[in-house]
Amino acid sequence: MRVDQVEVRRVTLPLRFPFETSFGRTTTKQFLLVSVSADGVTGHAECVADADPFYLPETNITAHHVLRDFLVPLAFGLEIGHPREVLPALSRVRGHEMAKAALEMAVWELWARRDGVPLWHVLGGRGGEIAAGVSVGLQRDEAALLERVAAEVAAGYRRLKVKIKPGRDVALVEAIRARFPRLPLMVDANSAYTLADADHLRELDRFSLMMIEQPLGWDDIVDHAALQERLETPVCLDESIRSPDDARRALSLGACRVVNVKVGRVGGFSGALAVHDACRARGVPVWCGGMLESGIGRLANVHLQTLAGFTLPGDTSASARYFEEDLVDPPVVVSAEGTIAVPDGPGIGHGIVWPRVERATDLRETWRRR
Ligand code: OSB
Ligand code: MG
Repeated sequence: MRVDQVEVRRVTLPLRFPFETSFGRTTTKQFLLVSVSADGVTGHAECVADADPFYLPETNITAHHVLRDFLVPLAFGLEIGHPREVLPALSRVRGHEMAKAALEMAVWELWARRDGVPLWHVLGGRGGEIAAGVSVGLQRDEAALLERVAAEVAAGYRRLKVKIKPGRDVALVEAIRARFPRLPLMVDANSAYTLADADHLRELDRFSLMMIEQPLGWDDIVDHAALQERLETPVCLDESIRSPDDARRALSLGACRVVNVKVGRVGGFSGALAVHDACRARGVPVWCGGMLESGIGRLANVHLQTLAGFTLPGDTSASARYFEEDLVDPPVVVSAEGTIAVPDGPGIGHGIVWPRVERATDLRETWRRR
């Protein structure tokens, strides 16, 4: 298969509520939608870069630049026998995992559509349903956080993650635990601490948290290994894992006992599958992270989570938590039992509502193979 055309749109969607983490507050979701065409079929994928480089270094502008000037020209030169060949073929470009992932994921989606099968089928997953978890951002105060947590528990989510940062950690977790003693609960610090905070973070050990996600530097694994040695709570890495090799090194060093897999952070589905396989071979659980995706990226995450190593609920929650009107119809919904149905239609499996995409698009560029 040869790629004939690649189109990139920049899409902006208002968020229903601001989402706050230790690195900042997001009020709108802005992302690149990448569409790849070959053999008369088009596949779509959402890039997880943001407008700013506060989570990881890429931005929508760097992703656009690297796609246009490097990745798309490389893709036009490929004879693709299977989507798993795409990421290795882009390896001359160092880093830029989010830009690579968007292109690669669109090829997988196209592949599934071309065969008339759901994405999970080409990824090696299964149909049925997945367990849904939810990520709760930093709130105004303890009362607001407890209210939010109670609402998500009532909605049926199987696991809650709350964002923490220095000054807004131990007391908040203590308050949640007092009210929900047996709730499957974890925290995410998004790199807000240093190894000098180890004694402080040890105070979290008494709350039987499932894990603490990315407490230290975004590009660190060495300090995380030292921290894990001093904590009973399992460490989970997010930002630090940007390739299957990162995962292998982190596990060898003992830097974590759980891995958050975000397809867009590891260069695409082939990277995500390799991280999944490496963890599974060592008995390390993985779960699927989220990046406030629209339904297009959200559904890609649903399909990925049907692989056997995803033994923990992830951060894939209902579209309606973020968007008044999602770009897919039907939107992603969560049952009262905290599950999401895995689509069985071709590709991501729900229809993309193109008039909504058009309305939300403020920039668009198309490249054709010559
Ligand atoms: O660290 O997992 C994270 C959102 C944006 C950037 C980083 C993270 C998150 C989330 C939200 O936690 C997960 C979601 O609901 O999509
Ligand atoms: Mg995280």
